[in-house]
Amino acid sequence: MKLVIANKNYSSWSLRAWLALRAVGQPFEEVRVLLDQPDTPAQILAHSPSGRVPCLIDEDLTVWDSLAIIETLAERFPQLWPETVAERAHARAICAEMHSGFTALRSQMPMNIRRALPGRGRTPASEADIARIVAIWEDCRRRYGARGPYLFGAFSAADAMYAPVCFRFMSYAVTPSGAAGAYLANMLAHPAMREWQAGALAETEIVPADELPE
Ligand SMILES: N[C@@H](CCC(=O)N[C@@H](CS)C(=O)NCC(=O)O)C(=O)O
Repeated sequence: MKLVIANKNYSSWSLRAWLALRAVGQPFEEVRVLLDQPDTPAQILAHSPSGRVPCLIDEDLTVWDSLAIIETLAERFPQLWPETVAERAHARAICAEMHSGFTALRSQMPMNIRRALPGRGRTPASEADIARIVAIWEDCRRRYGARGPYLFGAFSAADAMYAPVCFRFMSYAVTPSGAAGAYLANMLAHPAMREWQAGALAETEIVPADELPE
């Protein structure tokens, strides 16, 4: 399998698919296309018909879009979703909510693992997104927390989908208390999260569109 991703410092969508692959233990070749270069569109289009990454290539299968990649992986690795119908429905609902929502958080507090930006990007809309995410995490931990340290106990697609928020909370110093804070700490300590973070810290490229002004 081959996963095409973008800069680890900035590419929140790439992180989701990459973590799902790490979570199932599937070896894969990582192809990194740098954002904001003159040839970026052509480089991405050489792999991904949408012109966006991540894109998974598995023999004759090409899958673009993070959630589609996770669903495709889950056909081979069903452990990516929780065990019961009700829990899978819950997990899918919060993944879809992340995939199509939280636009204020995403635009006002872009993922930027290398930078500490405490307190930046806070507006009523991004604060509302943060409050909803904390409520989602608290609800999951209350219902499934006894089974393990992640949203549905064991690491699942839901954790992969919320992982970029964890790096945002780290950079922008969003510090939820209680169960949500403990979940955030668990995620930031996850070996694959640390591996991705080390990759981001080793990068030097700057993408101005994803940088908040000094
Ligand atoms: N909904 C898509 C979003 C993918 C996306 O927007 N990817 C960005 C990088 S994080 C991209 O490919 N940008 C191309 C560019 O800026 O040229 C997904 O879930 O994969």
